[in-house]
Amino acid sequence: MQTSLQQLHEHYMQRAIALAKKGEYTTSPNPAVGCVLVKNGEIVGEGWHQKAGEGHAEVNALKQAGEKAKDAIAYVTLEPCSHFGRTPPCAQGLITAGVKHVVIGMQDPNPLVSGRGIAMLEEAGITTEVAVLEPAAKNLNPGFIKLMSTGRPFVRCKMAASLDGKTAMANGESKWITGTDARQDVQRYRAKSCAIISGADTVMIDDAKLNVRHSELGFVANDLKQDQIRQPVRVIIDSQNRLAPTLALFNQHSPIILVRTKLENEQQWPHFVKQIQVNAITIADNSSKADLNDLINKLAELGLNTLWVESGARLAGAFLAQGLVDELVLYQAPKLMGENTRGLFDIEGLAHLQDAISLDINDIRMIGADIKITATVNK
Ligand code: AOF
Ligand code: ZN
Repeated sequence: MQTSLQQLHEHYMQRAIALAKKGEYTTSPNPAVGCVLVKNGEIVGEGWHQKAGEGHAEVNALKQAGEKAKDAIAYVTLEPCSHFGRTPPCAQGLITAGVKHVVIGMQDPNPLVSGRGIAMLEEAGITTEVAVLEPAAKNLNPGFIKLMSTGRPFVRCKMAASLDGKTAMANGESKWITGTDARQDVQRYRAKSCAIISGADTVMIDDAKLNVRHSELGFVANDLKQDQIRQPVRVIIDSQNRLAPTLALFNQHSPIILVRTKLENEQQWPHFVKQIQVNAITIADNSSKADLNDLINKLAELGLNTLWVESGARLAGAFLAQGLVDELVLYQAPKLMGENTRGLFDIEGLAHLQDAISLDINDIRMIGADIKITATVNK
């Protein structure tokens, strides 16, 4: 059977996507991007974006190809950039190298680029085609795409429970419901995120560090050296100002944002701790809680595009109730914990079945002995 041109393009784009994935844990807040240069049916250069501020995928692939880039076809998962950012425009790099055709996974949603990179190539006489394996190209960077195109970050909410949906016994005992493999999966999600969001309760009860630990990354640790790990910003909602600097969270010297509804005379915090103030919402008993929508907007202003909510039932429920969750990641262990327990989501204001939050299950798989369900939240 003959291979069609379309199949060939998809084959090399698949390779470019695999290359992009190598940057998944290190490029944030920049997108993961891969590039392959092909000449006479042979790959002459490969590259991927490794870190914000360093060479883009095309630059790395062109470096490898050298002279061989002339008259090659370039496969890039994201439209080549047209702007002088931290690096010069990749579209110009491809033009200078004499590439003859560029196959693109998706247009860049960054308003500085969107369409201009393609226009630059076309004006220089280089033909282009866009949207080859576009769904897979888009899957690489949900946070980057969402923030660039809507001004809002992509929010994932994680929960772990027993098969009967319980997260703790009545006495609070909750360690460990799921197994090692699921916990490593959580570490990989943390590593991919710009920020981890949690609440004061979780931090105080579990003395959680909410960091990324190389030794717990599983298979990813083989390709990612200890010093390549970036620690996501830890965003802790502490509206009642209950946290103290003696908690384990503060032993790890990486950025922390404490979310306040009122700034008060504060404790002495380490230099890596900042505080932001968000609006307060008054609740039934006249106490107040942080306005999560306002928080999300403030995190967007900081350029944090991929958020990982890892908290207890109340905060997770509040994020869901306010329609702020894009994707739910639920791990369920093969255990039954009975009735004298705590549940998954404390969602206020649900009285009728028609008010229930509706999900689309995208994926379900075993992870070690546990089940992992990934679902989109319908809004
Ligand atoms: C590409 N190839 O590999 C990447 C692109 O701050 P800078 O200079 O690194 O620019 C970041 C922007 O460049 C980013 O927002 C996105 O629009 C584009 N990323 N473009 O041609 C790449 N990583
Ligand atoms: Zn570029």
